[in-house]
Amino acid sequence: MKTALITGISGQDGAYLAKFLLEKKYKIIGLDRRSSRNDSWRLNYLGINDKIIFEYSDLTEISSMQRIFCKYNINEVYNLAAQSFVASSFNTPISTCDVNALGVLRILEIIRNSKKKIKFYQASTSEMFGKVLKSSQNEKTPFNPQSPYAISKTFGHYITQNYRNSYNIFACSGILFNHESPLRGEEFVTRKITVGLAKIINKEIDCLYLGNINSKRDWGYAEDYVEAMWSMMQKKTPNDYVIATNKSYSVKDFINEAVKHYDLEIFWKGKGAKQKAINKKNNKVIVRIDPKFYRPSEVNFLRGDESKAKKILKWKPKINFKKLVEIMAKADINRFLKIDRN
Ligand code: NAP
Ligand code: G4F
Repeated sequence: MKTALITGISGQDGAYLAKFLLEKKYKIIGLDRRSSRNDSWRLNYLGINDKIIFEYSDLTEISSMQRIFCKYNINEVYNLAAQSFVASSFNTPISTCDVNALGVLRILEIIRNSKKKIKFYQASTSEMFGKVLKSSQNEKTPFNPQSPYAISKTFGHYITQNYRNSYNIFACSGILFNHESPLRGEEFVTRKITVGLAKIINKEIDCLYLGNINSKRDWGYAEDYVEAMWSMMQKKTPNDYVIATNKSYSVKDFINEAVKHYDLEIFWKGKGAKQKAINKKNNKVIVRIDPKFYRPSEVNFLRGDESKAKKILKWKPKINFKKLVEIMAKADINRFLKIDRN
């Protein structure tokens, strides 16, 4: 039986990865930073909370992490913990870098000093490409990060490569493009939309306020993506891989696709910050722009070229954009409206 340590176990990817590895009969140690929380809604949603061995630590706290590495014979580490919300990183740049950049280095130092054969996976991100220098981004595309989050992740990416090259550690990075699911945090735009529309139908709110709806992302499904993480760790030699769908849609496209599942018909009026979506049935405005959601520096477009992962990992995304929106909308309709609309 292999033992995997997952940092960020309470997050979207941590929960799906734990489920995936449990099905592969792994023993799962979940690093959780909140000892006061005795369960997580995501792990409960997947029905696996009682199958995880929780250990309490923080990526900013090396000594407690060291104790976990001494206590267990860990074969694979999946470092998913992060301050992962780009918008917040502009307000808390120092703590973001402490967790997302130095946190990676702390784990790599523990592995290096342990002299054990421990494999390491780093959760890198398409945000590193930032203001993109190519229309479709692959492992060779130069980085041009635009936020403290993206810059901290770029450090994590490079230090992972450096420890692989310098100390012969099996260390790899998945450069994952945006991936979503019913377990996505509500601060991220996709879940904000699927929850917001459910609340509008439920008459809890009148209108959803968003930022830059012209921004485009390559959106995949989180369960597909955790499989790619595991595949990278099973290869003979460590390497870095872009994981993406190679299709890009705007936030506005996401809204247009989502409304169909809520029996809403909308039309758009205005331009820029004056854009609004109007409900055809009653002429009420249900989406407006609030510039407070604009970022000091924006990434307008991302689209990943996952051909290396396709070739070497034999990985490809199973869920397309349309299906992803459907899965998320239906999950929130069931959560918020308690109606099964199929
Ligand atoms: P998420 O839902 O925000 O989960 C982040 C996890 O990190 C949570 O479990 C959180 O714990 C934990 N965490 C935060 N600060 C910590 C600290 N100081 N010490 C220990 N744990 C800490 O993120 P996700 O969407 O699952 O993403 C997983 C990883 O992939 C992240 O590193 C993210 O940056 C990266 N990534 C995500 C995407 C995407 O589209 N989802 C794409 C590329 C890369 P709490 O529950 O206590 O807050
Ligand atoms: O959903 P978002 O907040 O995700 P973002 O910034 O792309 O970051 C996510 O994906 C990254 C991978 O590329 C991960 F590394 C990162 O951890 C995270 O998971 O925003 C998506 C787009 C942005 O352009 C944003 O400006 O949607 C735009 N947007 C427009 N209105 C909004 C809003 N984003 C949010 N969160 N809230 C809005 O109201």
